[in-house]
Amino acid sequence: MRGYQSGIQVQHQIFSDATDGDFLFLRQMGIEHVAVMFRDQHTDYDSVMRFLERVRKNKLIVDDAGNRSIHKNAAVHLGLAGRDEGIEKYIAFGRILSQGGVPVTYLTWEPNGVLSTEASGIGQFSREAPSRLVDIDQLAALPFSHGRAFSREEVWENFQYFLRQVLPEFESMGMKIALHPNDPPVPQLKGIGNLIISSGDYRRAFSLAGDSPCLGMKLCVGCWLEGGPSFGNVLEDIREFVGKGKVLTVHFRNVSSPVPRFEETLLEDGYMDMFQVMQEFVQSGYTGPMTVDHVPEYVLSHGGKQAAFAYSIGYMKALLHCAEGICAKA
Ligand SMILES: [Mn+2]
Repeated sequence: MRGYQSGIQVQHQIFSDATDGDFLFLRQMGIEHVAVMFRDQHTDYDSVMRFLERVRKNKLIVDDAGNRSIHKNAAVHLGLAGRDEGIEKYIAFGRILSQGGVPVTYLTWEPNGVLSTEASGIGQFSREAPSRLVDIDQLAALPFSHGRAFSREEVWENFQYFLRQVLPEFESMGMKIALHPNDPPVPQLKGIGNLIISSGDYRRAFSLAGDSPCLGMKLCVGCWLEGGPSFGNVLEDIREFVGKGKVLTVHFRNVSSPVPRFEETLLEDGYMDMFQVMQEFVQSGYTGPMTVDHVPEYVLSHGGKQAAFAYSIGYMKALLHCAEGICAKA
């Protein structure tokens, strides 16, 4: 069996109600690393420890973990009533993960979640497989989600408030935050200013954090490509942020074009050459986890979403092996 000489870890996401069949499926694909999304009812100390033990018994390594309600909390992101309780919860959950030996947790400053025109629609570019479709003009017509407009500056102030409470705690426990961009990365949606819509926003966030090693990123290649030039040059940004030790995990995904309209596609079908992206990760010396975050969904009689993930993960693994072979010869 071949390992990965680059040190990049092929990872897949599981939920905290994963079955033995889910674990077996991962081992059969040759995956040894997992990202765990804890369900709301599984975020207490005992549930987390029980699940982590089960994962390890299944010979899998947990690189990072989170819980959607804790890392996407409107009260925290918008400075509403309940913000301090939300931040306390974030710190408490981070402490539990840290005690369980999980070194990284998530953050996306996205009180309305990932927005799509259709989360699972048939577009033009995904070979008849339902996939995520986004039309920014249509999203822009949606009403305010939280009663009024929240400017980007106001949202940045809330982020700064969060960092002030969380960073000292996380520094003392050696816990890290993988900050994901806003998806789709446009200035505002539903009246809410978006925090991270460019590589420049990441630089601003890291500087606000005083370059604390506790704040890093989930480098979502998909979001970079959705934003296109206004997000940044993905190849140059990989080199920069890997070089600075800021990339804690990677989402490997392609899209049909940059905003205002895009569809999620198979890795080989989008507008980016994903082999170039993979070579950049290998050449820049990235050694962390890498996962496929979303996929077009295959027909249910042939494995549905699981088959779609297996296909894309296999494709990503092949690109990694090829990139390692080429980089070793160079
Ligand atoms: Mn992503």
